[in-house]
Amino acid sequence: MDLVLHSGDVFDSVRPATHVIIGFLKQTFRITQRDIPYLVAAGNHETPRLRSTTAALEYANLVNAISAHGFEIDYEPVEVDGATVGVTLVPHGAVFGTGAVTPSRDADVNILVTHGLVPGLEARQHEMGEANLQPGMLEGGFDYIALGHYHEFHEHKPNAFYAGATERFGFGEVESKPGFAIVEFDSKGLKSVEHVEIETRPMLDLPKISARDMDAAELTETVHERTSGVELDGAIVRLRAYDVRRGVASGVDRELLRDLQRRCLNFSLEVHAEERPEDMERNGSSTAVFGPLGEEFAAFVAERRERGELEAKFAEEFLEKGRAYLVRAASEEPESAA
Ligand SMILES: [Mn+2]
Repeated sequence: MDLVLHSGDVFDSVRPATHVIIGFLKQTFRITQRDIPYLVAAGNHETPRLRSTTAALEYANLVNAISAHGFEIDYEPVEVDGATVGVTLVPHGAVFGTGAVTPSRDADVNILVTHGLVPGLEARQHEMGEANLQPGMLEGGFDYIALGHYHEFHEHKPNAFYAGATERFGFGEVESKPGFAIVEFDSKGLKSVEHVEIETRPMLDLPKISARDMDAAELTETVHERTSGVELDGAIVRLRAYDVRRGVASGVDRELLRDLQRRCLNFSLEVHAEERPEDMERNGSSTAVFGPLGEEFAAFVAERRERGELEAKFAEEFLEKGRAYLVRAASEEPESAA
């Protein structure tokens, strides 16, 4: 028999859309109705800032899943094949100020489930950021530590792994292999950890276009070339053009772009006036935020308005609405990395 663990960020928000909650309940019930225990520790995205706010993850209880989504550590002993599996859940809200966590003496197998960055985590030569999971918490002699937050399958220690995400969340993850981990135990403890890849929506980052000296017709022709003979149907596709002169982007053939948008789940032609792609790639994404978000957004709108991609009146409304959303989001969401 099995047991399912989710190490967090089931949802990307404290208040996800209704269809998202229903999707979660349906899929979770497929597991729990077979009497397979399902336990989840909340991540940063779904943890309310205020202790008085209810998290959507509480719905998990309706389908008999066990969820820790508040500010306390939860310990749940679960019977699996005559063995007692002691699951210690440390949700995001309980990570801060949590020192050492110790396994239970009464359990046959002890598992810690938590969400955050381990010390020294590097991804593609980039330091991921400051660790919030303290060494004391990760050295407690558990048979296994199920980590969440980082989207790649990753071995932190022989007994501590990030299972990785089940879907890609941005072009910074175009090389990722989404999936989950199967962890097996025997009478001696941890036996094996295996990453199982799953099929997801294809994501394609097409070869960049260097558009120096191109006019609109030439850029159109190059977009056509780059997208010909590629399996685009249902894919998430990005095509970046650099060194694009003013006024050129607005002259790219609309019919071609509409056709690409119809075929792809999402097609984005990113137009950059700059000529050096590496400036834009510090985080593997051109949407990396370098300044405070409000200023960054205002600059984004101004730039596109100047380039003629946005009409003046629309740009103004867009800016105003966007700013309001940013203020609202900032008051609702905890700070987050992933
Ligand atoms: Mn997270």
